[in-house]
Amino acid sequence: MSNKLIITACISGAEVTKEHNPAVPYTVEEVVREAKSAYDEGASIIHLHVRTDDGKPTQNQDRFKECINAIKEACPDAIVQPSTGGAVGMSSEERLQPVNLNPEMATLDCGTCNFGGDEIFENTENMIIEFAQKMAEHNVKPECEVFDKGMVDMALRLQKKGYIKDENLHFDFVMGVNGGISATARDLVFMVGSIPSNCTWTAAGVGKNAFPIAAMTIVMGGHVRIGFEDNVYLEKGVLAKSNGELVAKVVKMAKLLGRDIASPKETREILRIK
Ligand code: KMH
Ligand code: ZN
Repeated sequence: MSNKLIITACISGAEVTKEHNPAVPYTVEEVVREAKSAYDEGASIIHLHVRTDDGKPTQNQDRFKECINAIKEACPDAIVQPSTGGAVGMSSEERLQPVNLNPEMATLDCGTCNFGGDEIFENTENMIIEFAQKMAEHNVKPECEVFDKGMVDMALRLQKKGYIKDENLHFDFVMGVNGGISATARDLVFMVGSIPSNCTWTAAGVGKNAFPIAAMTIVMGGHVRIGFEDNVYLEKGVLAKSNGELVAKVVKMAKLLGRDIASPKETREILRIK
């Protein structure tokens, strides 16, 4: 299989706001601007959360449709991966709306996690089963979002039981969330060693962990997620002007470390998206 590096740009997120970085996109025009900046620099997957124009996170199907169509016009072959995580406190019904649009991929959050303070990001086993089944009905490739090691085991168990239909699971190790696994080399090695060899994986380091985790991932043969959802700084004390700037830094790191970047077509092949 190709050794090329897939870059996923998580351009917006539900927790990050314009107060953190004024370039965080709310309107459709801003979403397209940020998606295109990342795509132009080498991102092949756009992980997408959407908002109302005044910045409120929403999982509204029409809003997703509008944003996805506009992104596809600007970045024709990009893989747009809607979030089914939405924001903390949303119902399953609300969160699942973008799956009705039959996207190629969507996230499947594989466990409940503390999200700092009193926030709990809830994903019970039955919820995960419901989400997995709906994705299978719509032929959507799940990206298993795992915030801790037990969530890897949950995904593998539900795959074995036939609820997650995908044969070659793709994981995203989200590391450094306040309540999840730490973003250390030790824990990344532990996560990678916990998945079967037919699986693929991406890693995302939150906040100051973003580029160290990207560097480890490039060397270890995984794939990188980068973007405002996880980190708004280009370097210490310097806000990124766009998601594209963050992607460009990962591309530069990959070049230095000897990994070529996967095109959208190559990304579909590596992830076996049918
Ligand atoms: N915003 C978090 C509560 C996902 O996109 O699937 C959930 C999240 C995960 O961002
Ligand atoms: Zn997300």
